[in-house]
Amino acid sequence: MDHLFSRCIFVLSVCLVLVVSGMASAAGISRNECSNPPTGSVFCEDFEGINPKANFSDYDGNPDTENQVVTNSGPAGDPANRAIRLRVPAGQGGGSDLFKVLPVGYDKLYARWYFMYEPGFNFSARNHGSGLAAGDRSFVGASGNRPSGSDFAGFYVQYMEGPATPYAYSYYRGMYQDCSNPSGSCWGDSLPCVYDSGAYYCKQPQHRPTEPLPNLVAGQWYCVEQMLDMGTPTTTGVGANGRLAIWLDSKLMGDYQDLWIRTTSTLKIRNLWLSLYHHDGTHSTAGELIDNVVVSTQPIGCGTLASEILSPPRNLRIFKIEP
Ligand SMILES: [Ca+2]
Ligand SMILES: [Ca+2]
Repeated sequence: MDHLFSRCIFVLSVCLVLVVSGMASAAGISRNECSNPPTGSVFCEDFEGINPKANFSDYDGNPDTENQVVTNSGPAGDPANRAIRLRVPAGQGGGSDLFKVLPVGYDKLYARWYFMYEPGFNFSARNHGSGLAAGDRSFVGASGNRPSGSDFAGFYVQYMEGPATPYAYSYYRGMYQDCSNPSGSCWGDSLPCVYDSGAYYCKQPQHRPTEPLPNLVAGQWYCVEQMLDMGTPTTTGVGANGRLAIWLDSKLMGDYQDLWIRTTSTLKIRNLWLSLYHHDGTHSTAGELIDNVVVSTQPIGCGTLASEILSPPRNLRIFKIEP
């Protein structure tokens, strides 16, 4: 009995130590998340290693003037935490980024990261953001043209300038929202569609917000997750079932199941782009912090908060037969 009793005390002590060490984290978020990555992870970066930027695939060497590993209590609320800080040089347009080429291509992936716009951030400045990209890295950042379905696709979480409502700026074969320009150019869709209420851009009601979107604020950490499913390849778009889901702080912000993303199965998800891009020099010197980045074949969630579960794919499709 004595032996059993001391074992119980030992187990209790271990538990207490775990509880005390865990107190530095907020809602089960660990600054060392990647020392024990979530199930299914194919890439994990918590910026706690010796040279985190070396784990990315950038050609630009990631200069500290634009993206620097900084100490910030981060989503874990741990004073020792480090995160990457993206800033665009003052008074000019351009981007600051970290780029990850994944080891192989995927038909379906989840990506989750935490971000915080620094205090003083100017949400009036136009921007683009971060997310999963399919195809060769050379296409990432391409704009003004509709993808062919065999070359690329990309879904990058940003905010609408002004109200700072989040959405994914999206390039894919079936994009349609901003493709009526006389010049013939075609610019990224918003998912959820925030450009209007259907008069000109957001003509497909299933792509509009189903409830009011949040207004992002500076100085607050957010958890964002994407699920991208490239869908069955189709050369006509009929029956397209590509799917994009976006969660903010584990709450589903949009789930689009009818996206025509590819014409061939060889177009696969190959990259994660962490980016802050501004079109001109009106932006603040304050930028964006990013931390706890995970790419996985499984849903990831935000600490102890599991992401809202997706409904099963809509396999049944009803086609209207015209008389
Ligand atoms: Ca960190
Ligand atoms: Ca870079």
